[in-house]
Amino acid sequence: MTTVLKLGGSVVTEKDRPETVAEERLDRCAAAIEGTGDLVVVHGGGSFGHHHASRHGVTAAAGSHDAAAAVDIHGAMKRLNDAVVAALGRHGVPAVPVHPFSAGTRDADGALEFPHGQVETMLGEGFVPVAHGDIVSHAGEGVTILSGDELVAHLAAALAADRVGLCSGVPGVLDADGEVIDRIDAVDEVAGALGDSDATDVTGGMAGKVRTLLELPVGASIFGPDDLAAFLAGGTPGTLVAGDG
Ligand code: IP8
Repeated sequence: MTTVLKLGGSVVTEKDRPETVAEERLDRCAAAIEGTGDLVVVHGGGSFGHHHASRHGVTAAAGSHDAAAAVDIHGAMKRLNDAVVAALGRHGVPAVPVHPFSAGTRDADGALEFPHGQVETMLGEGFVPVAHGDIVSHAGEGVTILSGDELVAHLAAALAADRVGLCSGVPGVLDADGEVIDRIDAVDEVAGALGDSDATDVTGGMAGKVRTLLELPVGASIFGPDDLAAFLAGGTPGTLVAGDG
């Protein structure tokens, strides 16, 4: 039973304070994850990746050929990844880092190629691979952003994951009255409720998240940190984005 879990950037960082890890929230997540096997973790960029990406004008579609910009963005994400891997390790989770820039690439049409054999072997050997939103080399564009959500979708499909969870800064997708929507089958159902993310986010906020998840062959749950333990115990807290399956 393979689970792919995203820890959102707004969960593991203080989104409005550059390069600040949300130590307590991250520690609570690591405590909830403790003891979960057959798990791949992907974390977002939060105040590490997005500020650098925005400063350099790099998005998922608009790239850069500036090596210093690439090193800046990737370097920040590696620092955040170190913090996430360390927090998980303190709770006895056999977490190991996976840096997508070293493996992933986009073709000229923007299609992502990410060989998943490394992640699969890590899982088979009892490790918990911890990957992250990053930059990837992109034919014709230099480097562009790979969001953690896109990577979650890609890995979930490639590994035929049984469960997908996105632990985000909110308790689910909220309707216009601020209530959690239980289930989403199509993006048009909720178009009005899906606004932009409130802090610097170069990869599309909640609307982008829902669109990406709807393409998955399995349902995916979006929930807040307080519901992480319930999700890992087999529940479907928050919003279930139904996917094609
Ligand atoms: O926070 C973005 O990942 P996300 C990663 O999952 C970078 O969208 C480098 C901005």
